[in-house]
Amino acid sequence: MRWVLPLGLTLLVACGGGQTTAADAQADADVVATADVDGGVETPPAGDERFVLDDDGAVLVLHGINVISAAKSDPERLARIDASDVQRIATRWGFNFVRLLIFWDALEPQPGQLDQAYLDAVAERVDLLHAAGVWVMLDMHQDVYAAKFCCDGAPEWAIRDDGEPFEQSSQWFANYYQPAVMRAFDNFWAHDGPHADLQQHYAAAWVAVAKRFRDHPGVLGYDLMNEPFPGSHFDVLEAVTRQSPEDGGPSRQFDEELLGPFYQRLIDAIRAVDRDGWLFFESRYGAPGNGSPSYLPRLSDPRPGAPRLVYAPHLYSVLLEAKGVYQPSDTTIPAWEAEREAEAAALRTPVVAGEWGLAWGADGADRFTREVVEMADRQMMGWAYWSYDPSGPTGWAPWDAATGQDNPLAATLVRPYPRRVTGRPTAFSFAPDSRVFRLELAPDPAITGPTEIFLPPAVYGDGYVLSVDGLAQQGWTSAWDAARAVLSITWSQPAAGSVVVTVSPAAAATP
Ligand code: IDC
Repeated sequence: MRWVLPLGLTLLVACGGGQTTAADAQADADVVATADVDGGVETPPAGDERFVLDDDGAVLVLHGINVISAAKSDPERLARIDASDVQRIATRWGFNFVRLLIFWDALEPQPGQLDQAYLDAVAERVDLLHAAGVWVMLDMHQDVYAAKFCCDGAPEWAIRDDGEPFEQSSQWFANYYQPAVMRAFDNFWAHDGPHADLQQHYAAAWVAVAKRFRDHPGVLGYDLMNEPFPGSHFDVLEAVTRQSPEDGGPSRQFDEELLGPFYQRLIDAIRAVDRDGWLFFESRYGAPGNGSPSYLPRLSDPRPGAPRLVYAPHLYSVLLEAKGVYQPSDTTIPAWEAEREAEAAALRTPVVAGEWGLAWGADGADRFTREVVEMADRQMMGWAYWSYDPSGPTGWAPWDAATGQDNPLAATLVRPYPRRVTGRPTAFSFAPDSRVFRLELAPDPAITGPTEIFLPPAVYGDGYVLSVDGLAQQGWTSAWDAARAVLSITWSQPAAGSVVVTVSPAAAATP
């Protein structure tokens, strides 16, 4: 097949040592362009579109956490994590996924100067997590455009607010509606206007990240932009009434005309240097969780082989946050599930909830948490909880800063799940009352390595009983890794129909 290079990409020329230049990027693009790619562009089997796969073709079910909000205000924009944090995340909680925050202002402090030392420091974190078996997704985070306005994101030189007024609000997200912030976003989105350089810089920054991490075995992929805010396309009426206009209004216009094409240009730019990383894209700020649909058009992935794009919207209950109570009438979760399912089918991508979370002390927090993780299992969908930042009694993290101990949230978040499936899962679930975990799959013995199921010690402390139905005993073998609390099953024969793996607590086996 012929590898088609993305068109219309302007890469910026940077000067000086240690920086990415247009020539470098072109050289990389050439390498990709001339690589011997076997086979044609495959249309993946329908079922595969809903899964993130590793390079062996195994399905990855991602359970994880965002690391960390505190990096936003760290002078070097780094997550200050060490071996004990990684131990907590990877071993105690059995997570196989971290959404690691990175920031454009640290990456490109001056126009065209891409700070390789920053990427080296990010790489140290990635190394730590990878050594513990955790996949990392790098998230180019922003909240309210830039640090100058309140929070984090763009470098100062990329703030083009045309002198519009700004008055700081105590609620971080309320700052989005300030004229200066609106204008900064409008100028960013106007990719072919006088501020066209902004998106070109942003793309070049991503190209530098992709070049640095494309060969890192622990980096699963990249989250192109955290919660893209529509600027003056933000539909205030939709946000307030939680009703979307029939024609989609300004939200549809933003998604179709600005956000979708922006993502497509970024995807094309990154693919010129990295054809394997999974590219995660989010819905616009204010969409999911607020009862509004996303109108993103289907994006295309110019890589050879099956697409590696992931729809990564966030899930928060605005009501719960406003009232501090998860009311029985709150329909956030079922509405989110139905809308994301429909959108993912149209986008033809897997879904990973890149952020979801709540203050664990909120009334009904446990029920909300349980409903989200059960919905995710039902959808065979991955997630990253917001966030790891240690917290006190009113915080969001599943552990306590003062004691270092887990809080009640952890008991719900840390649950049995199939970390890796060598074959195609058709359903999995965990019932907390009976403590029975069930995985239904079509095993594929051709995929290297085992199916891995995390079995938390808190759930199966007395041991477990494994049963495999639908395949003769000589068709599989199992092994238990106590240090990782991981049950591995290796398939040596295909099954005629589906296979059901059931794990029950050992106590249940004794009459
Ligand atoms: C929040 C942090 C908070 C911080 C704020 C602004 O929890 O301490 O002051 O960001 O930087 C998001 C954002 C995510 C938010 C999170 C919780 O992506 O950055 O973190 N949230 O409010 N969208 C919806 C919720």
